[in-house]
Amino acid sequence: MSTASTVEALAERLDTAQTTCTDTPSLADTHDFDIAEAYAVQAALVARREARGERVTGVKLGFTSKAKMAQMGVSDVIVGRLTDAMRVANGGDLDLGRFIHPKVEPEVAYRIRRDVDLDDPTTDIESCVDALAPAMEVIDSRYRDFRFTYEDVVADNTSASAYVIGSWRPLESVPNRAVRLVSGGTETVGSTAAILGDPVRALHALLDMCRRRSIPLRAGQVVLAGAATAAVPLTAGVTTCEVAGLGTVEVRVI
Ligand code: OOG
Repeated sequence: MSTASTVEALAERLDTAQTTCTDTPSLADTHDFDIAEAYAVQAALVARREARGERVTGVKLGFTSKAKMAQMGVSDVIVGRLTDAMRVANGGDLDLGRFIHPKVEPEVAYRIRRDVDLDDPTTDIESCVDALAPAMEVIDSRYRDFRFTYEDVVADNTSASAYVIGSWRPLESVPNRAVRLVSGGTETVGSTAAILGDPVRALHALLDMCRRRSIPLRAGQVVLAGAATAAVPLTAGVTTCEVAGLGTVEVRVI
């Protein structure tokens, strides 16, 4: 790369893949780009959504599980942006037709209560959140067969495509809570400990990454802390996720 027009062209390619539900080959097959450029493509992609009237509602972390980091050969988490068009009401319907090859992950969500000052080195990220909830994230890579490099997936807004949040609860420590997700006939079980050893560490990793990539964190936004198990295919029927002590979140996939 890396001209502004290349960034825009790559963002357009990923945006078109999403809006037309058509997969696209890895950008890295034909473009040599680094992680800073990948975040620039992501920013351009989100700007396209905002230009269509979508509003950023939060951020999500990816690669917070050791297994996923090892699989990708990286040691850094990735951050993507959530928008209101991705939000599904707890108990609501989710149309499979809007995705290419969706998978679902059990998650824990945090709510940001005040704007986070990224420039202040003393910022205490834990004091910037006031609630947590069980959650699910639908990931739908725009890349063919979910085949991508680390830079590719960052450019593709970390496969973010839909999310659902359960009832907010006062903040508490959840280092090792049982997690159970059922989608169609598939059940997956795990623990919140899979999220960097304790989901609260995801907040610290988020602050670090948002500082490096100038991604704002605002009051009222949600943070998806990362998957507690491997993702499973999203299939028609009721999909539920239970996090012990936090409750259940559910969507009807149609
Ligand atoms: C990238 C997104 C992964 C997570 O929690 O690790 C992710 C992907 O695998 O498509 O959201």
